[in-house]
Amino acid sequence: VTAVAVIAGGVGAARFLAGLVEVVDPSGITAIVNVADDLELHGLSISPDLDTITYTLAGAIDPERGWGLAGETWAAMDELGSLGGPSWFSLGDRDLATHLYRTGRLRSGATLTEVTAELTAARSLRLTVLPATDDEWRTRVTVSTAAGEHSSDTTHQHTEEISFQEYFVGRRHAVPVRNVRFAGDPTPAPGVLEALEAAEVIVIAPSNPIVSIEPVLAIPGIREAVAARRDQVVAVSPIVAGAALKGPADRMLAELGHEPTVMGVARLYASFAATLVVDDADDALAPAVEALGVRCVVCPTVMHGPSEAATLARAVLEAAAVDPGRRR
Ligand code: FO1
Repeated sequence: VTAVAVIAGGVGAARFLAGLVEVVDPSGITAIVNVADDLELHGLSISPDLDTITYTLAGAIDPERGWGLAGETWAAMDELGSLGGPSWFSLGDRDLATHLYRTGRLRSGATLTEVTAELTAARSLRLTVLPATDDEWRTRVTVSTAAGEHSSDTTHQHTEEISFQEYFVGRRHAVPVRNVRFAGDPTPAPGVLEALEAAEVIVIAPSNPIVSIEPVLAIPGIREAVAARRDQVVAVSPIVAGAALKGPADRMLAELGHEPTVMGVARLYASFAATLVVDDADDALAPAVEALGVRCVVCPTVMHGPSEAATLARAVLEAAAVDPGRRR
C-alpha cells in the first residue's frame, strides 16, 4: 500500500482528499490537519478543519457551504438566539452532536487524537486523520479597525488582535490583516512525525498557506520533518490565476506582503517542497517558479467534484514519481 501524508486545512484539502482516496488505498493515507482554527464556544470544543475533512470524506458535508452537515436544521441555534445567546457561529443540530461527543470525551481525559479516531471510525473512514497537535494552539489575527469612534485622529490605523473565527466568521474576513501569529507551546500529535517519515510522498494540500498550512508547519518538529524530505514533497497551489478559489488566501497573502499568485506560494514553500502543482491558467508562470528552484507541474487543479480531485491526486502522485499501487 502506498503511504501518503497530506498536510491539510479545511475545504480545499477535504476536496483533494476525496479524490486521493479514489486513487490510493485509504489505509495508506494520513491527513495531518490544522487545529489552530479551533475554538471553545458554549463550553464546547469545536475543530472546524477536522470536521470539514471528516464530513467531506464521509459524503456528509453540506456541498454549498463546504462546512457543516448536509440537510442540517438549526433549531438549537434559533432557540439559543432567542435566549440572547451567541449565535454568530452557526452550529447545526446534527453538527452539535459532534461537538458534544468531542467535548465529553476530552473532558473525560481522551486526547484529540483519540477522539478524532473515534469520530472517523464512527463514519467508517479508513484513512488516518490526525490533528497536527493535541495541545492548545490558536491562530491570532491582528486586523485593522476603523479609528476609534471617539477619536478625531483619522490618520492612525487602529488594530486589534482577534481569534481566527472572529476574523473569518465574525468579521466575514472583510478586514485587512496586519499580522498572523500562533499562540501555544505545542508538540506534534502522536503519529505525525512517524507518518511524515514513512510517507512515499508528502502532499501540501491546496489550503490557505498562511492560516491552514503554516500553523501545521510552525509546530516545532514538523517543518523540519517535512523539509528533510523536500524531494518527496509536492505542494498544490491554492491560488489560481492570482485568486483563491474559496476564502481570503489571496487577500491575506497580499496584505502580509506576499505576491497573491503562484509565485508568492512558491516562495513560501520553496524551502520544504521540491515540486509545486499549478493550474493550467498559470502555465506562463511555470518558468519563473522553476527559477526559484521549485519544479513546476502544470495541470487542471480546480476540483468541482471527486473525479477532478482524483485526476489531480493522480497528477500529484505522478509528480512525486509514486505508483499509486493497486486500488483494492
Ligand atoms: N464558516 C462561516 O463562514 N460561518 C459560520 O457560521 C461557520 C460555522 C461553522 C461551524 C462548524 C464548522 O466546523 C465550521 C464552520 N464554519 C463557518 C467554517 C469555519 O469558519 C472554518 O474554519 C473555515 O471554513 C476555514 O477553515
